[in-house]
Amino acid sequence: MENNTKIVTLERHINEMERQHPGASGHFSNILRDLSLAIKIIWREVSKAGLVNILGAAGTQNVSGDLVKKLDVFADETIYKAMDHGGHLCAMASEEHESIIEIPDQYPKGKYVLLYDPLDGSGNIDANVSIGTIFSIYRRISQNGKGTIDDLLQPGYKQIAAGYVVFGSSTMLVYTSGDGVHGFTLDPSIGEFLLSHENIKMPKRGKIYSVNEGNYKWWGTGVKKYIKYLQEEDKASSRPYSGRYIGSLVADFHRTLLYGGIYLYPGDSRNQNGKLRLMYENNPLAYICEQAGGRAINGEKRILDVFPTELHQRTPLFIGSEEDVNDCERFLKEP
Ligand code: P6P
Repeated sequence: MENNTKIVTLERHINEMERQHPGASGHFSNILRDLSLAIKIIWREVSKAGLVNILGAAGTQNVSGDLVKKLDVFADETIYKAMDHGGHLCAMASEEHESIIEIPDQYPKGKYVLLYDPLDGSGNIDANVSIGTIFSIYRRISQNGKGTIDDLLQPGYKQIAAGYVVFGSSTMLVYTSGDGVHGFTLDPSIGEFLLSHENIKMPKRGKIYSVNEGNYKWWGTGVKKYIKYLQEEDKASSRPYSGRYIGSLVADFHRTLLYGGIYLYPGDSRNQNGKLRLMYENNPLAYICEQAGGRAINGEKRILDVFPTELHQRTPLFIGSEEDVNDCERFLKEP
């Protein structure tokens, strides 16, 4: 074969990674396989979202008389139905569910737990803005049987895998299982995720900052000073930076991962913990970010070192290139 570009599917990649870990149970590859099926089903609906006027808006009946669901509800149900019976999980948690999601009695309970945001940024879909799914996987703490809330409320450094899918100009799945960060692009013609970005590394410094500047008046002094610093001219440190804010976390993070720079969702005088959720937004993205050589903090400590007390708790998020987060941290810690 003349060209030596090998075609690596997600499943082949995970199997090859697992073979490097003697004792790997194979459960993990099965979890990602089941999850990737759910993602393809979600992709099929998301890619039709622009046709809502033809196919019916959420809450209405479509031509075949089925009730059209909101896409985030559809995504949540699709992931649940793909993951509830495989015997790999003992519990789940979702942005769409207030409390722990149990595995039905009739199905075997496994060694892992899955936490997910089924369709983050779905409010943007009417404007055809990229949206995403975010997931986080831990090994259970309890010995057997139904999973407990303690199996879910683990600090981020205990994650065994994390990933996201960005439904954009193309659909990409990016994941880490502790051996670097790898990106797969969906080839819709064959329904496979193919390895397109192996071992992604975040630039040590970028030239882009990403924050909702509409919240400026409520920010603390440190954040205000940092953003003003980025807007000053200093060619030696590539300033002024460009401001880019899509308003869809997965899309803003994906750009930061590939191009470098910093994404910020600070706490402010209205909400000291900001808007983003620790367990199924900040932790998985922080794991990916650190595996790619970046940093992720809440302003006081590493995101992955935050000990959670509740499923939907929020934390401030400062995430991106190592040197940019270091600069930001200096401003946040100034008296
Ligand atoms: P704001 C979407 O609702 C979301 O959770 C993230 O995807 C996004 O980054 C953020 O909220 C945008 O929030 O307050 O800037 O509109």
